[in-house]
Amino acid sequence: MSKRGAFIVIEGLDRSGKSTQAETLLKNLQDAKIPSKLIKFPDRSTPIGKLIDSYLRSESELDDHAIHLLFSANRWEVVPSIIKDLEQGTTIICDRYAFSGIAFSASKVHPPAKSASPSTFPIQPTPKLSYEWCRSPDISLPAPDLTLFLDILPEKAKARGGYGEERYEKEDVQERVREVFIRIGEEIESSGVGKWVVLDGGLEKEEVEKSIWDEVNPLTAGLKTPIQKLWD
Ligand code: Z5A
Ligand code: MG
Repeated sequence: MSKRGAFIVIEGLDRSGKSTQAETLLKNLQDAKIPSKLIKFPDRSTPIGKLIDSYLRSESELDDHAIHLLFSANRWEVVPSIIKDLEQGTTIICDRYAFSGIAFSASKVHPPAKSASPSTFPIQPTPKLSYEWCRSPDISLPAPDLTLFLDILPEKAKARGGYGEERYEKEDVQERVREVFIRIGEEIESSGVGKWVVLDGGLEKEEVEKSIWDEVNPLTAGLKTPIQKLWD
């Protein structure tokens, strides 16, 4: 049986350097003559991606459930080509995946209710969408063999270029998103389907590049295991 390519996902908080590192990893794999391809979610080029782009730029409003399902559909529309590429021996680097989908949607909260008398206890915000509901449309997607989660403190990310231009780029949102990502990582690690590695995205670019290569290098020989499915 010929070997298949590896499915490598780069996840992380905003401005943690995902796209920078995804491009660098693609170059390093190509320099090493490993057939490889970079994909990104959201893919803003498709008709579904254009609706997502308009929403993220706050040019349109959509129900929270509807936009969540569009993000998921934007992944499902690429699944046949992901499977074909992996089976043909191409390693895929994927910049954000279903984990971003859950983390951002499950972090949406209702605005705090206005009470007549000020409370002495801080009011916990209530989620708009449950974790389980957010996960369900992505069940059965191809499971990554390796997910590299670039962790960064929201205040450090804020100091980087371009922060704050789009809908979710606010510090309180990012803190809730980080907590959901941690939960997802723990579940992936305990499921035995794929590996979840947390890396420090706050380091210098070259240091992050090296820590990524250390994780990816063992997969460059190709894999004999079948492509697994997420949360099946
Ligand atoms: N979203 C969702 O809600 N549901 C879903 O299912 C999916 C996504 C898939 C847009 O994503 C939004 O969609 C996102 C999640 C939501 N919401 N937010 N907020 P996007 O992927 O299109 O977002 P982006 O515009 O690419 O930004 P990003 O991903 O947050 O940035 P990044 O890729 O992590 O960082 P970067 O572009 O590589 O670097 C940012 C800057 O930092 C740049 O100036 C770099 O030169 C600099 N940089 C990078 N690394 C370093 C280091 N190590 N040191 C110093 N400076 C650095
Ligand atoms: Mg990016």
